[in-house]
Amino acid sequence: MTTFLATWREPGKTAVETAWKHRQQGADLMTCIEMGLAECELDPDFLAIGLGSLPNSDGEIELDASIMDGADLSAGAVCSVQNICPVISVARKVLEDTPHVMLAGDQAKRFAIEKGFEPRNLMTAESIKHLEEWKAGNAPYKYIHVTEEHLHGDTVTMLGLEEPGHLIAASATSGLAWKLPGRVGDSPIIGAGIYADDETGAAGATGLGEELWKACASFRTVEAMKRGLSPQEACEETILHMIRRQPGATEHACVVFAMNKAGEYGAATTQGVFHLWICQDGVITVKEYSELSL
Ligand code: SD4
Repeated sequence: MTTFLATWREPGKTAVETAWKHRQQGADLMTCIEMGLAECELDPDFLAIGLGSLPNSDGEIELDASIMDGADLSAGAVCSVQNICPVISVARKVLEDTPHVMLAGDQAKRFAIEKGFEPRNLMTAESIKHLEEWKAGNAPYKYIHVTEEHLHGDTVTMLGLEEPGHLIAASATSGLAWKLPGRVGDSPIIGAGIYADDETGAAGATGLGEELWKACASFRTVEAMKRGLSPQEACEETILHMIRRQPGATEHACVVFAMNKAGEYGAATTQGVFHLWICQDGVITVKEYSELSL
């Protein structure tokens, strides 16, 4: 059995469908996950990932991405990258072609260009319109995009499991809208935004990156599974810890989700309702998780 999990309503569906399509064509697990995220990055309709996403306070789109292989704990990541898409593929190149874990900013862009990525303008008419609205003081999108039509953030974090017991975790995002230039959230940080270890399981995060990072949310959740907790218990332990210890954690949604090497999964959020997409050998479902409280 192959299982894919992905975050949030709209892009999450695209992510798992694309990953499964590549699986059926015989792709390895990492490629399926990379393709799932790349498809979302290249879709201009998703406002918190890739092309056409919401920019920083200078009006520049800055992208973050990471990928981790549970087989040997190898990882690759990029942060604050402008004019390159999809950055999940650049993160994979960092993993495979360098001895490093993360490249940042202009130097990550330079590395991507050396690897054959074409620089391009990532702003669309829609993202320019939102930027103008924000500058005028009436942006419909706050830091994390929660509106009626856009059901929650569009950061896509994915977990994949190929039985018996191989896991990949990955994430791609434009981070928070209107962030300070150079701001980096949890998504490209190994242990915060993603973590995968074939000995135990994998976890991913989405939501307010500052809080998720301070909690080392993904690593914390995998370690909880290592102590014997189920994925659902582990996610709840992490989120309750955040609610108890971090005053900012309930101001916006902070989410962790996890899957163990047996294919059990779970999720928890500090605020609102979180939608998790699940694809088990092509059978796709979506599950809702409501906010926890102490
Ligand atoms: C960040 N965690 O950069 C990301 C934002 C996010 O849905 O997940 N939005 O903080």
